[in-house]
Amino acid sequence: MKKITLLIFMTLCVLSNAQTTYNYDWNMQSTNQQITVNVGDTVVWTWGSGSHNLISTSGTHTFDSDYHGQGYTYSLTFNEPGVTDYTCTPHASMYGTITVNSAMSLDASERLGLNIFPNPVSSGYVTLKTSVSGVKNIELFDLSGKRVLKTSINADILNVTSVNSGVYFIKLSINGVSETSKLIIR
Ligand SMILES: [Cu+2]
Repeated sequence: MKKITLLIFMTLCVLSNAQTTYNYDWNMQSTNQQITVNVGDTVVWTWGSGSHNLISTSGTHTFDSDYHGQGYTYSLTFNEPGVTDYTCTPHASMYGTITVNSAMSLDASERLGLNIFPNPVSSGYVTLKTSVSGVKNIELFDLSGKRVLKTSINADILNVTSVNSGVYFIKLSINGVSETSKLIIR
């Protein structure tokens, strides 16, 4: 789970307000559709000839278009991250998977106004300034997703003398709001 979370951090530098609409056909040739979107995005399927439904079969999201004919458009906006399989009930060749990624950001200026310095840090002590006050709950992950440090601090100075040199993701949470950024330790 942590690995998945980290992958999301690493692969998605997506702004949460960048909403996109994706258009797909839904016909007898719609075999193994693989659709990947971000939270807030919309997918529109347009029916080809014949009578088809588009119905979720397993996973996070539940939807059912009911049966329609050529030219019908079915629009879904995905507001929850997750993975869902879907099919057309009478046509086994019509199926796909929609993956909805959470829109997260590596932008250090966002949710908590996190400012890390020095970064890279070589002294073993890094300062974490935030625009939000409160106890700072800190987790440090290496690039394989392994957590190498978990601590809480009341002030701004984090002791990383126990952590090996390398590139890390630091996740800082204050009162349940978190922000993740990159931290390089030398
Ligand atoms: Cu069908």
